[in-house]
Amino acid sequence: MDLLAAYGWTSYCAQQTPTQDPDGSIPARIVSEQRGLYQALTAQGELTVELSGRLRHEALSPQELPAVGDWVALRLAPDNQFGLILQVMPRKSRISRGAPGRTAQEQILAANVDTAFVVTTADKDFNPRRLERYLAVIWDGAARPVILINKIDLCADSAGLLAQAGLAFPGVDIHPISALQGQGLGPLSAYLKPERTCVMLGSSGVGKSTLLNRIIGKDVARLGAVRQADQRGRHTTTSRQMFILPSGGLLIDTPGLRELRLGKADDGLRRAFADIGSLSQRCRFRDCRHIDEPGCAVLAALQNGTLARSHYDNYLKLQKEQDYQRRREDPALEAQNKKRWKSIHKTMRSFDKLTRGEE
Ligand SMILES: Nc1nc2c(ncn2[C@@H]2O[C@H](COP(=O)(O)OP(=O)(O)OP(=O)(O)O)[C@@H](O)[C@H]2O)c(=O)[nH]1
Ligand SMILES: [Mg+2]
Ligand SMILES: [Zn+2]
Repeated sequence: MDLLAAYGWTSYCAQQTPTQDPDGSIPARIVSEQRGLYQALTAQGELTVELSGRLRHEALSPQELPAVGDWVALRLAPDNQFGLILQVMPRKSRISRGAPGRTAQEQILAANVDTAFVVTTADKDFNPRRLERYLAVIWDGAARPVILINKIDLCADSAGLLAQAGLAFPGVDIHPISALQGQGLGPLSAYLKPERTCVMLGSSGVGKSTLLNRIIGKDVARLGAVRQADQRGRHTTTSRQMFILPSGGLLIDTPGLRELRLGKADDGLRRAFADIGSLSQRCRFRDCRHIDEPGCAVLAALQNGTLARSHYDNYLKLQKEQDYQRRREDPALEAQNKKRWKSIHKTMRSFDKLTRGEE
């Protein structure tokens, strides 16, 4: 029981821990996935589990399959050494990206996270436009973004970068750190609290695994050697994995992302470009696209220099990407999706009843 709480069950449910539901399934949290085999944490400990045939066949898109951080309903084999995932429980938050290919599918990188660390470095990787993309995705998934500027030991002017980031992202926590030398890590304990789940996202070689090792205090993750040519690692981390920290918090390490393709990130985009949103209220036309319309307040701000050109360009680019994603949506898929969630909520209620019955 206590073990489940340590994995964040209480903060996920804001309820007491259930034991078994009427069908004999138990709650478990996914810590990693590799080639169709999952590691799951249960009240009894960690074990290897697999998708039930039904879940595998009925999943309409990758986002319906378990992701690291997901809570699932598990049926244990009689010897308790193996389990089948029957259902994925509703996600409190998620980090999802548009999946490659022609469909409107999204891929879940991590589920039920409180904080998403966007790790970048105080060198070439630092790019406000890329950060905007990350923030949009994180906000859209209902998690809280925090920017970590790593490798400040390599940078002469980290204060300058920090000021630049602070201006570009008002209201977002930004911390300059050196994972290698252990500098600036103190403030991170505010996020890495018991039962809280954090995930690290960012390009390959920015030092995510180094940070994980530093926080845990031993080498749990393998690191990439820095290539001399471009100071980047070589995708050392190959799968997403959740770790329990000495503080009691949970931290998910992920492989470096080449590009973070947007899904249907409406809310996230609105938030990442809130300045353009508020300008647009003064556009003459309500459906102004801010491209060539007369009386456009956004274009006016561009002209008088109060709106940065690169920020605006990125807005148009991400908007376009999102429109594309939206056009690929499939109404039939959506209807089937709704049906699926009905049955999932039923299982949740049975967990619920049990909890109350226990009191
Ligand atoms: N100078 C310096 N080097 C660092 C720092 N943090 C990490 N590195 C180095 O950067 C290289 C890549 O670090 P990793 O931790 O493997 O990077 P990663 O983000 O996990 O990369 P992927 O797993 O490929 O996504 C390693 O050689 C680290 O020693 C830092 O704060 N300062
Ligand atoms: Mg790594
Ligand atoms: Zn306009």
